Amino acid sequence: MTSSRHLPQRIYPVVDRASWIDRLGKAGARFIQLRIKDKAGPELLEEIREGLKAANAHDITLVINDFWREALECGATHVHLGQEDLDTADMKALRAAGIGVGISTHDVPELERALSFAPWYVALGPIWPTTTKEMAFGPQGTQRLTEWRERIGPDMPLVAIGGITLERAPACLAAGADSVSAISDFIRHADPEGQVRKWLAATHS
Ligand code: TZP
Ligand code: MG
Repeated sequence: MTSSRHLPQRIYPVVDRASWIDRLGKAGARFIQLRIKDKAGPELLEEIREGLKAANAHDITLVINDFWREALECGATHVHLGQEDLDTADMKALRAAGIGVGISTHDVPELERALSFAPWYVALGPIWPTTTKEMAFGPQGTQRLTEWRERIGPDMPLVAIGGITLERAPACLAAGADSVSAISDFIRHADPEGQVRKWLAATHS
């Protein structure tokens, strides 16, 4: 998939374990990123395969963070890459396999670099302060989403991430994002499934 405003859902939970996918899928999530930071080798492949199985069961578009080689090996359909991943990723191979690639951006040069790869979507973050990931960039604010929308034009999907909560999600959509992503407001919440339902309602998904 290339440029299209179409993303699977307005909410985009990012999870660190495959087991979340069944839980959040049962609550209605259809667009999830699997972001594993503590596994390698066979354990990593197993986690990705478990995630893809759960995603298939719920008709979820599952996006694999970082591990594009493993995504190819496991038959994933979508990956998410940071700027550092772009240095090594075989974009030709990903394209040949029909894999949609979402790319993180934090400033204008990164945005231009991302767009040169004709990505499936670009992500902008952090919108608010986040403690989940150490970042070289400070909070961008929702105004920056509007700036990104103006720069990327109407047809490129835009994802907002970083410090976003249920209460903050609608402002990201209003500012120009097509989908709103979060880690802690889903998987560190006391009621993750309930939170998915509330996010779906708040974003009219
Ligand atoms: N990329 C930009 S901010 C971020 C990532 C992966 C972390 C988002 O986590 P949270 O808990 O939703 O702020
Ligand atoms: Mg990465």
